[in-house]
Amino acid sequence: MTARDAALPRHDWTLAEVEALFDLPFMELVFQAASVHRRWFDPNEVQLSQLLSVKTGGCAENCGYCSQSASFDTGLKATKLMEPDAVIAEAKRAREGGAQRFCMGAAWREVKDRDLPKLEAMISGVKALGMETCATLGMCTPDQAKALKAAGLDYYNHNLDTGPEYYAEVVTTRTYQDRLDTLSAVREAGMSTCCGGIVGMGEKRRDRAGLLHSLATLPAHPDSLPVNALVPIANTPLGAKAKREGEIDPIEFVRTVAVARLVCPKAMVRLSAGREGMSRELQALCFLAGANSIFVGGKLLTTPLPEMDEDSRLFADLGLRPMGAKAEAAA
Ligand code: SAM
Ligand code: DTB
Ligand code: SF4
Repeated sequence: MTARDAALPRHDWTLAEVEALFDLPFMELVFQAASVHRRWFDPNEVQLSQLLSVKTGGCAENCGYCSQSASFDTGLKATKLMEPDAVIAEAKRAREGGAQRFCMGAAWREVKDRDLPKLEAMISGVKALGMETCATLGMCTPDQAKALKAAGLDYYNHNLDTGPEYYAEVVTTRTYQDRLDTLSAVREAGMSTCCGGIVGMGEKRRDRAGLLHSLATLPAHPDSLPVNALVPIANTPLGAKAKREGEIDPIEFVRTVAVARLVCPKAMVRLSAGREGMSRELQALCFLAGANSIFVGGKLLTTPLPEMDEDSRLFADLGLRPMGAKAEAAA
């Protein structure tokens, strides 16, 4: 197969092929991923997104990693859905800080119709600022997805979280199929999908390959693919497991990013949760291996991120530009 062929998106990956990518010598894997990355993207550009928790805590799902599940006593204070004006004001600040995309997250099992008017108002307000809009609101129906799209929602984040075989160790209140159904509603409504998972939850390499295999064989590849490193939260089952068994090996994390780039070559691969604990060198390796999107602004939903000035220094030292910055400078 020529290098050119290897960069073309494919939907017929087998699990064995994805596992074989993980098994490549590290230098070979990162070289292949970096080469594919350059076919579709400027390797010196990284997209900046900012998150806001518009409704925090008290969630009915039992995702074993999450600070916001009502099933675990994590000490997080639950809040009601924010008012649209307050959300729009936060988005404006994020735009001033250089963020191109604004992502609104709610600790919900699913969207409720009664919340749609507020959601629509915040989405259309953020969109009117000229930002890309993204939301992560749990499960949604086809009609709800259409309403969110009509309000100006560009992306819907809904993660598969892990491979199908490890899934039951992570959450029991919703099924893999539930997640696939929401993704299908999102696609049918014409929104872009943001879908990825978490590594470092005690899963095996086979499960990481299973996650990426599931993503690469969806009817359409995710437009954004977040690779989260577990942020261990005290009093959650998977946080406790990670404390006992240790975090994911950083080299294995880079391998996961590289395989994500290879199997979904045109996706924005996002270095997501866990960046706070990563060295500058590890982040640089992830960018080399094809990550081209990060969350910025000091906070994810409930856990910390590097401060803006640390990220600006890293970008300056690596010669990276925030995506969209060139166009703005020229305007
Ligand atoms: N409630 C919605 C849902 O789960 O669909 C949206 C919010 S949820 C916090 C979004 C994603 O964040 C989860 O699917 C999970 O992949 C990721 N996430 C949550 N807590 C995390 C943690 N402690 N470490 C790493 N990733 C985490
Ligand atoms: C995703 O995959 N990662 C982001 C975004 N989607 C919403 C969220 C990570 C949350 C990390 C834990 C927290 O801050 O609560
Ligand atoms: Fe709820 Fe989302 Fe956390 Fe799961 S990940 S407990 S659905 S907020």
